[in-house]
This record gives sequence, C-alpha cells and structure tokens, in this order.
Amino acid sequence: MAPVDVEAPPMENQLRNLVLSGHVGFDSLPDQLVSKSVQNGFVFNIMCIGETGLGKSTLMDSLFNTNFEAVPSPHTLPTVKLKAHTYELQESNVRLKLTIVDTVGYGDQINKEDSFKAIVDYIDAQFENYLQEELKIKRSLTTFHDSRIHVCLYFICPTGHGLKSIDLVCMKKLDQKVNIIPIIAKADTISKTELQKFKTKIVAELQNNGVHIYEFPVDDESVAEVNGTMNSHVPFAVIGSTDFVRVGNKMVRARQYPWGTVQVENESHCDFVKLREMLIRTNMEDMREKTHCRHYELYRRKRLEQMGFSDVDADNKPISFQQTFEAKRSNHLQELQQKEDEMRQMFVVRVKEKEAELKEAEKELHAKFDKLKKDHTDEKKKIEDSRKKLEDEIVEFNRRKAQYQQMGTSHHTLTLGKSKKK
Ligand SMILES: Nc1nc2c(ncn2[C@@H]2O[C@H](COP(=O)(O)OP(=O)(O)O)[C@@H](O)[C@H]2O)c(=O)[nH]1
Ligand SMILES: [Mg+2]
Repeated sequence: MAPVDVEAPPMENQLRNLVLSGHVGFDSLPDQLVSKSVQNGFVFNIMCIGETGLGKSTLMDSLFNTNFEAVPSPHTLPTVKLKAHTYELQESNVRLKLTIVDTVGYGDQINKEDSFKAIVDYIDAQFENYLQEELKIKRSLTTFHDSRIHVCLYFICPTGHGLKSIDLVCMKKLDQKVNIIPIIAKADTISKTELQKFKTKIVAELQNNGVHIYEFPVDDESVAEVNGTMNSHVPFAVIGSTDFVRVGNKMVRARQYPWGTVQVENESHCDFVKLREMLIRTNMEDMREKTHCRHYELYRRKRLEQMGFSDVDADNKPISFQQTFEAKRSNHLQELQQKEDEMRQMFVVRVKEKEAELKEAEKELHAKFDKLKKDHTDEKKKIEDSRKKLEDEIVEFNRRKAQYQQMGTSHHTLTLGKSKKK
C-alpha cells in the first residue's frame, strides 16, 4: 500500500477531468443495473387502511386488474387485525412480488382509541425483521423477503364533512413510518362541487394537524411536472369496481346505476387513473427508496440508539461501533462480576445462617437427650428400688411361711398326742 500523504490537499482539489480518446464501455452501467434489477425482480408492499366496506379490496382488484380475494371482511371483530397476502405478478419480463396488507376490522369497534396500535406495531415489526437480517453475520438480503410497507393508502370515508378524528390520529401516528397517500373512497357518492370542497377541507385539516403525507417528488426532471400537478390533486377521489360494461367496442371497469354508469378509468369520472399512474407507473421506485432511506433509516437509528449505540461519545467525539461495543461488553462483564460477587456473599451469609440454625437444633436435641437419659435413669432406679423391696418382701414372706409351717407341724403332733390319751 502506498504511504498516505498527511499533508495532501482535500480530495476535490485532486480531481481532474479527463477526456477519453476512445470508447471504454462504462456508459453501459445503467443498462447493467436495469438488467440486474429485472433479473432479481421487484418487491412492493401496499397497506390499505380504512373502515370495513370502504372498497379497499375492490380498489386493489381494480388497480392491478386482477381478482385477489373473494371473501368480504365481517364488521364484528373485537380488534384490528392485519392480514398480508403476497402475490407474484408478471408484466412483460418484469416480475413483481406484491404484498397487500389489509387492516381487517379497522374502525369497527366502539372504542376506536387503539385502532392504530396494531398498524403501528405491524409496520415496526417489518422494520425490525429487516434490521435483524441486516445485523446478522451471514446476511442474505437479496433472498430475504422484504416486507417493509412502501406505501399506505388511507381510505377516507366520503362524508363530505372532513376527516374523522380516527383518521387524523392514525395518520399522525404513521407519518414518520410510512409513505401515506390519502384517498377518498367511493367517490361516486359525492357530487362534483362537494368533492372539491371536501378535498380542500381534508388538505387543510391535514396541514393544521401537522400530518405529513407522501408528496410525489419534483426533484427528478423527467417527472417533476407531472408530479407537481398531481400533488395538487391529492387526495385522489377514487372508485373501484369488479364489474365490466361495454363502452364502444371495449369492456371497461364500471359501476352501473339506474341513472347512469360511472367508469373507473375515465378521468372525468374520478381520479383512479391518476392514482394508478402515480402509485404504480411513476413513483413506485421513489416510494421504495424513501421507505429504505427515510423511514427505515429513522427506525434503525432509534433502535440502535435504544440499544446504546451512537456515532459520538459523551464528549461529542466520534466513536466507532466497535468501541461502543467493547465499552458495553466490559460494562456488562463488570456488572456480571458484581452480580456474581453479590451472589457469592449472599451464599456465604445464607450458609452461616443455616449452620447456626443447625447448631441450635443440635443443642436442643442434646438437651432433650440428656433429659431423657436422666428420666430413664430415675425410672430405672425407682424400678430397681421397688424390685428390691419386693424381693425383701418375698424373702420375708417365705421366712414367715416356713415359720408357720413349722409351727403348724408341731401343733398337729400335740393334738394327736392328746386324742390318744382319751
Ligand atoms: N359506491 C361504491 N361502492 C363501492 C366502491 N368500491 C367498492 N364498493 C362496494 O362496497 C362494498 C365493499 O367493498 P370491499 O371492497 O369489500 O370493501 P373493504 O371491506 O374495504 O375491502 C362492495 O359492495 C363494493 O361493491 C366504490 O368505489 N363506490
Ligand atoms: Mg376487504
């Protein structure tokens, strides 16, 4: 390795522009990138938030021109549940792994205070999964199924009055975590003049409450103009349908009413085409990028800080990941050592206590034994005494018995002698 010149001027002063004298080939780099991306395929994850029956499933079918699911969700769930379904789609040679996350039961409970919680938890859990994969020694990020939510379509109920508090609270909780695109659902139920007022009101309410919604980027020249115009049409008023009607010689998605037909893809009927254009055709990559570089980055930073990692130390000096890790490790080891010492001391104290207890018990036992022994000796002595007394009495009795017997014999002889005399 060449020695580093400490006195060298800053990098930008060393840069020189050179003109190549022939074709080298690195102008194919963008093509290489495209070919690689096409080969790997793309991942896009959409979350639909909105009350049951607002037409979320129908709109997804209309957006991707397919039929995702047939079972409508019930209104009776006790809590909000998130259901994710992943589909492999292909258009020409581009493969898209699309995940649609539905918020089943959203807004169906009497107490709607915690409706957003399940959603926030779900979004965080996807970030956490990605972070854990990133932190692994053996990472496999290319095959890892990235389930981070790239866009959240927030379905606004077409009341014509403005946002409900559940809408504001939920969007506020999510605006630092995900790209939010608010849309007015079932826009065929609102008249043309009402719709404009409704849109203005929603935008004002979002602004007044400091809710940051996703803005289509205007820094890329090729899409700046269209994105700029589209930003002024948000929230898009959309219509979805699974039915088709014949218009001219074409079958188009539409909803038929007794008084007429509303066509989903007719720009004078609703903003569906604008939404599809912005969401799928123009800004899908930007949303993927913002998710990774802004929302995930924020999550990652917060989590690493929570774990005690930082780029600077207490004196605001740069500190490396390894230094922090080693400091944490030695801290941890110290804590462990301290805990071990404490436990050892406690053990010694407990052993001593137990020993004293045992000694006390032994003493008591000894005392009891001595007393028993003494009692036993006393008893034995008593019995011995009474035995002796009894023996003496037996001897006395035998002596007397012998005496009486003797006396008896001599008396008998005497009586015999007397009768002989008669
Ligand atoms: N008027 C009107 N009805 C719609 C629209 N989109 C869906 N619906 C109807 O609303 C009902 C509920 O739709 P669904 O997609 O199951 O709602 P989800 O519970 O939000 O998924 C169905 O009867 C749909 O036909 C729409 O744009 N306008
Ligand atoms: Mg549904």
